[in-house]
Amino acid sequence: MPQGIRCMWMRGGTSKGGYFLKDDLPQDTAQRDAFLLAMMGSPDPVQIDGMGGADPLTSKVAVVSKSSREGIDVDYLFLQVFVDQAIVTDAQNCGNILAGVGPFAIERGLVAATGDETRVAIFMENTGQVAVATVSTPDGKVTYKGDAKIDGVPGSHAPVPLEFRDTAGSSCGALLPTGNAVDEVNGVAVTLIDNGMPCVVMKAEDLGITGYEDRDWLDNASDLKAKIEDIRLAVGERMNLGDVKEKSVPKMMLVAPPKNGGAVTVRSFIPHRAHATIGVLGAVSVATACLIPGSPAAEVASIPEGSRKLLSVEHPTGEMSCVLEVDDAGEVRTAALLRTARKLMDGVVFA
Ligand code: NQM
Repeated sequence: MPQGIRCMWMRGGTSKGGYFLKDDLPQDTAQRDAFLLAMMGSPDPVQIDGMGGADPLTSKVAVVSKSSREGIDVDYLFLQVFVDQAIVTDAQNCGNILAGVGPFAIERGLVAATGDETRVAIFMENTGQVAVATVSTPDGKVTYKGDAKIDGVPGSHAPVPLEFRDTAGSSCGALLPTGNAVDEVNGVAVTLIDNGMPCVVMKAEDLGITGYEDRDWLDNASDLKAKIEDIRLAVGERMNLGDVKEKSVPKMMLVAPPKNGGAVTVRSFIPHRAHATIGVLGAVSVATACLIPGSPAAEVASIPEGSRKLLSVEHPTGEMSCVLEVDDAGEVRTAALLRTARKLMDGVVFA
């Protein structure tokens, strides 16, 4: 196993992790994963001997390579390195870490800057889908400075708009893998949905909470977490995800009516810790659930008219605005979100 490997540490949206060129990592998956676990300091709840931040949101990896696919600039594989278990999984995508992929690809010379803005077409290997990121490149160089603000990140930075197309069924094979808007699991009405991220969407009140609790409260609610985990393990097969015991999907989404003029409020478990904000594709999937008549999310959501809908998804530390384009059949065709990213370190990381 190599000792040191070239790596850029970046914040992508409200997450943080190591960005690698694919060719720099061991090509053997077992060797690669052993390296990633050691350099993150996993398994250990505090990741004291590694780069990880003792939180699933800061224990993430992007593996990037030049793409040979037509119309695509780079391929991006997302890897979640578990904090307290020796698991590295590619079973999910990550739209937050995605926000750093465009800038990283330009900085590493995989993509040439094209004027003040550079569009980078990214193939997301985890789900076989495409995202387009627009990166600020004044004078042909990536800048991280700018006026864009996203909740969960202090200050302002250069905007990185992300566009997604046809993300339905990314991992589950269909938007609604059971074909139903509502299923009942352990006595709770749920929507099993995948519009870029497999999610179980249910009403917070059906789990005995308001849906406005903060992250610390949720993380300490062990009875609630046990109930949620029982539901999660029960739906893995039904969502075509197999046994999900050692997977980071599906995400568990507890929804309530919006409090601050948005479309819906969400508290998410990803899946064992509460999210400080909400995942990008997680938010797209929840917003999509809000549009499905009869679903638990539709019961609490406040939905704007029109085929181009701005849905503000409220979360523990603010909101995430999703712009969804809906076709005549009411199906979501595209989703767009604003993120920011920042280069934190460029160097060699050791295992
Ligand atoms: O849903 C956390 C994050 C994510 C995922 C998680 C994400 C997404 O906030 O696209 O961004 O759900 O594990 O980084």
